Amino acid sequence: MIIATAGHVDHGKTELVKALTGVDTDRLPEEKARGLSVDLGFAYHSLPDDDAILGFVDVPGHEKFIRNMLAGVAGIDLGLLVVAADDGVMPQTREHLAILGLLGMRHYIVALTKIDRVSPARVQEVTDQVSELLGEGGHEGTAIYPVCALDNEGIDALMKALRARKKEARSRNVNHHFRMAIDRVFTLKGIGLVATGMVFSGAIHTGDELILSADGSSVRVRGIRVHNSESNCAKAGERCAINIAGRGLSEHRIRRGNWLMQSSLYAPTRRIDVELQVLESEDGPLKHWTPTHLHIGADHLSARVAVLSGGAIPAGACGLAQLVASRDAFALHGDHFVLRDQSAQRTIAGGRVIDPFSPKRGRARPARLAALNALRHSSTLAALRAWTEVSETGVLIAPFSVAHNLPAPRIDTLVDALGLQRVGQGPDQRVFCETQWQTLQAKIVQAVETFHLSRPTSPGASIKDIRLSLAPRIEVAALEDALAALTKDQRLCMRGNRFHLRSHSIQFSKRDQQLLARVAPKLAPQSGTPLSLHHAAEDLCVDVKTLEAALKTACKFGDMVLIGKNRYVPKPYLTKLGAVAERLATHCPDGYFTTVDYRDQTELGRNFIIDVLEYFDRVGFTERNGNVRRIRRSADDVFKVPHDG
Ligand SMILES: Nc1nc2c(ncn2[C@@H]2O[C@H](COP(=O)(O)OP(=O)(O)O)[C@@H](O)[C@H]2O)c(=O)[nH]1
Ligand SMILES: [Mg+2]
Repeated sequence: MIIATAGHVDHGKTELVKALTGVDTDRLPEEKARGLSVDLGFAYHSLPDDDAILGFVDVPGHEKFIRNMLAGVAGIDLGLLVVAADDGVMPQTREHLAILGLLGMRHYIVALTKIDRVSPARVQEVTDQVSELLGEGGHEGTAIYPVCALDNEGIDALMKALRARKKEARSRNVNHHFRMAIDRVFTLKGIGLVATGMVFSGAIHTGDELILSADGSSVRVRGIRVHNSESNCAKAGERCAINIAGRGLSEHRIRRGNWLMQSSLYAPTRRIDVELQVLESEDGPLKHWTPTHLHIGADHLSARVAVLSGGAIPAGACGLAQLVASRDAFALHGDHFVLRDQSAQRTIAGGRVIDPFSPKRGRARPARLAALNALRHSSTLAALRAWTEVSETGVLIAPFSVAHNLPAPRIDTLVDALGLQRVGQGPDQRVFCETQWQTLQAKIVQAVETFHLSRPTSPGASIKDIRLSLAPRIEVAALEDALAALTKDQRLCMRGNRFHLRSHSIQFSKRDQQLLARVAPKLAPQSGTPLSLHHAAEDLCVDVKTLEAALKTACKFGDMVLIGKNRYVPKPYLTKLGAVAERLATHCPDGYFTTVDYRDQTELGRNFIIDVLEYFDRVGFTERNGNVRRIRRSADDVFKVPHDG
């Protein structure tokens, strides 16, 4: 269990940690000279009865060093609030307590120090003052232990209380991907570079590869110390020191605030959607686009606050906001953070990350706000269920998995448990809940119906027509899957590559029908080369435009394909030509054949053959390499769905 001190400067935090652990955490020469903690100090105490360890993070109390304090308290289990009996509650007593509250701290223990300097009446007075302060934050009833660190008075009782609380350590899942917030970096002679910090999630072993967030470079874990002793593994909830090695890695490429993480978590972001709590102590509301100082993990950077509804969040209130960071940051769902004012003088707000990967546009649109409200659920299952229920466009699985730190098998279990519909592949895969999936299909049918009404002579709507008429816009992969389901259920049918209602029938005009019947033998002769549009028109003594219009309609139906300029080929004839090419390739060395080979095989005119082969290249059936071609995809595959050329 990791415990952090909190409290005003000079109230005896460092002295108390020393009394509890025997370790003087003021290690810097400056700290020794000034008798003042400047940076974080660390001390560990092994409990005799079991192998548990109490880890202490001793923080500086001076207001000038709050930044350092903040780097040390993210992810800790218990706050040890230190108040000197002589001074009583002071500004940083309040500020530290507020910071821990914003960071989600639920458990405190209070040490009332320097009781040797005051009367019993004063001890009581300050006890009441501290109780009242804790009560304001909903922590009434928190135990307060009077101590004098100099002569060890009350230290045993306090230690006993701390031990008893070790059961309250935050429960952490070691099955998540590993990440650690780096708070110190140094080089040890004979060992190399060491980074220390709090392990937020997962576990690592010596020999593992990790990513350094500073530049995305890969590093290898050469050695691990957990709570100050050698180990071959470190896991969530522990403080550890990792000896890392990597190409070109040096102390100046890595700093406090960076993360060490498994590669699947490496996802820099600059737009983080959060639930924001403004401190009651603020004079006015937090306005839209306020410049602030964001503290997250052990990192700090400047960020603007975009208020997502209402234009401002009043003091003491909570609201949805987007943090727009000045540089890349790393955050996951549920991470806590603190905002200080731009000049880093005071703490103004803080909260919890809802979605670390906000879309580029439309951050305050109603649909996005509905998604954010759905994601407020703290359980991953409930969040995914709620989000898919409100999302008309489906939920992208990859960023959701990263945001919730879910290894692949775990996300699969969730998707199955919720009975979600998967569409698309790889990083573009989305999931829909059954209701939204059905709604989408109904909207598509509606769109096709509307299309028929507005274009009665068209054989049906193309995917593009359907996509353009749907709002919100649906990804093509999702649309294709929905259309496949609709055609399978025969709620929609296909003519060529167009979709129509089952009830919808259009026919060629009598004249077109006759024309097409007459032109068919010219375009697909038993022997000899098919004619071009103009020659066919001439041959039949019909107007080119009239013939072209009839052929175009046939193309829409998928009966005819325009393969090159003025070159219409009936679909079955084209399929036959494809089969010839496929057969030819199997008899050629390495499957490569020339234009002449193909011409000899088909005994058709040169110009026609060139048009055909170029069409084959375009639709991905063949692949040209100088003078030769080979088959890229099987004819079955390519000619099943007609192409417009
Ligand atoms: N008399 C007395 N002095 C104390 C006690 N605890 C700390 N001090 C002294 O108060 C000063 C500040 O203590 P320190 O631990 O550095 O305070 P911090 O700034 O909160 O870490 C030091 O001179 C300590 O020796 C105590 O219980 N009694
Ligand atoms: Mg100190």
